[in-house]
Amino acid sequence: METLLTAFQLPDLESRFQARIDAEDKIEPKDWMPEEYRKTLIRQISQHAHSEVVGMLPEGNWVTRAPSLKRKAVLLAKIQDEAGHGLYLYSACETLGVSRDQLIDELHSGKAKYSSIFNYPTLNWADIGAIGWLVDGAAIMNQIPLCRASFGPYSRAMIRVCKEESFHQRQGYEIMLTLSKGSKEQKAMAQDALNRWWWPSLMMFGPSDQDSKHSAQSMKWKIKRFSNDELRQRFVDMTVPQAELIGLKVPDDQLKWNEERRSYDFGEIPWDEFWNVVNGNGPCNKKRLADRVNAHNEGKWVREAAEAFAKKQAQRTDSKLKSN
Ligand code: BYC
Repeated sequence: METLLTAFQLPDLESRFQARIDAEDKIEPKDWMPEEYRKTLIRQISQHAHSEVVGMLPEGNWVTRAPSLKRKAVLLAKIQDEAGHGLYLYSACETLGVSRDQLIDELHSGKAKYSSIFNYPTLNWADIGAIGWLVDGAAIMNQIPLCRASFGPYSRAMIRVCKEESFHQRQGYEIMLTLSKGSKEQKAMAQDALNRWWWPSLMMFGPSDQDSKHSAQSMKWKIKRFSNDELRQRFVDMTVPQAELIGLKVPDDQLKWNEERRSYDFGEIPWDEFWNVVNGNGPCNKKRLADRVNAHNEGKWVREAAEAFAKKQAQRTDSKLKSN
C-alpha cells in the first residue's frame, strides 16, 4: 500500500517541489525534497566546508614567517575566518540529516573531495598575496551566486562568507600591489606567484561545461545559477585588468581581448593536471590530508574540554532553574 501511494504521490511532490524552486521559494530543512536534491547539497556543501578547513593549512605555514606584525595579525584573522566558514557550512549540512563527525571522517579517510587549489605548495610570501587575490577572488565569483541558492541554510551562510571573502581578496591584492611596487626581486616574486597560481585558480571553477556531470541538474534546482565555464570567464575578465594595473603579466600566450564578445579569449586549461590533483595525486594532497588528521587528533583534548565545560554549564543552569 505504502509503495503504491509513494509511486503515485512522488511525481506530484516532485513537480510541486520544482514549482517552488521556479518561483524562487527557499527550501528549508524540514520541507519535502527529492532524495537526490538532498544528496547533491550534502555533497557540494560538505566539499565546500572541507575546502575552507583544508584551505587554512597552506596559509597557516606562513603565520610565523609573515613579514611584519601587521601582516601576521591580518593573516591570522583571515585563517580564523576560514575556520568560521567551515563551521557555518558543516552546520548547514547537518540540517540535511548528516552528522559533522561523519563528514569529517569522510574527509580524513580520503573519501571526500575538497578544492583542488589547496593541493599546491606555498613557497614564499608572495604566494599568500596570490592566494588572497586569485583564490579568494575565484571563491567570491563562485559564491556570490550561491547567496541565491535554493536551499535556505546554504544561501544564508554564503552571505556572511562572501562579505568576509571580499576582505580576503583585497588584502591579497594589496600584498601583490606592495610587492609589485617594491624592489626588482619583490616584483619578480609577485610575478612568479602569479605564474604558479593562475592556472590552478582557473581550475577551481571545476571541469568545462561539457565534462561537468552535476551542473545541468544543479542549475535546474537553482543550487548553481551559472555554469562552471561562465563563472571562469567572468573571473578572467575581472582579473586580467587587475594584473595589468599592478604591472604583472598573466602567464597565458593565448590571452587576448575579444572585441566582438567583449571578453577575453584564453588558452586551454591543463585538464590532465586538474584531474590528477582531484584524484589525489597533486603536489601536496598527501601532506594536506596528513596535516589535517594530525591537527584533528591534537585538538581532541580541546573538544573534550569544551564538551565537559558545556555539560557543567548545563548542569548549573538546570540546578538554578530547579531551585527557583
Ligand atoms: N576541486 O560536475 P562538476 C574556498 C569535482 S573556495 C576538486 O562540475 P559541481 C576557500 C566535483 O566535486 C573552494 N574537485 O561538480 C577560498 C565532482 O566530483 P564528485 C571551495 C572538483 O559540484 C579561499 C566532479 O569534479 N568552493 O573554500 O556541479 C580560502 C565533477 O564536477 C573541483 C566551493 O566548494 C575542484 N576545483 O561543480 C579558503 C564552492 N571542481 O562530487 C577557502 C561550492 C569540480 O561527483 N561548490 N570537482 O565526486 C561549487 O560551486 C561546485 O561544487 C563546483 C563543482 C563548481 C566546485
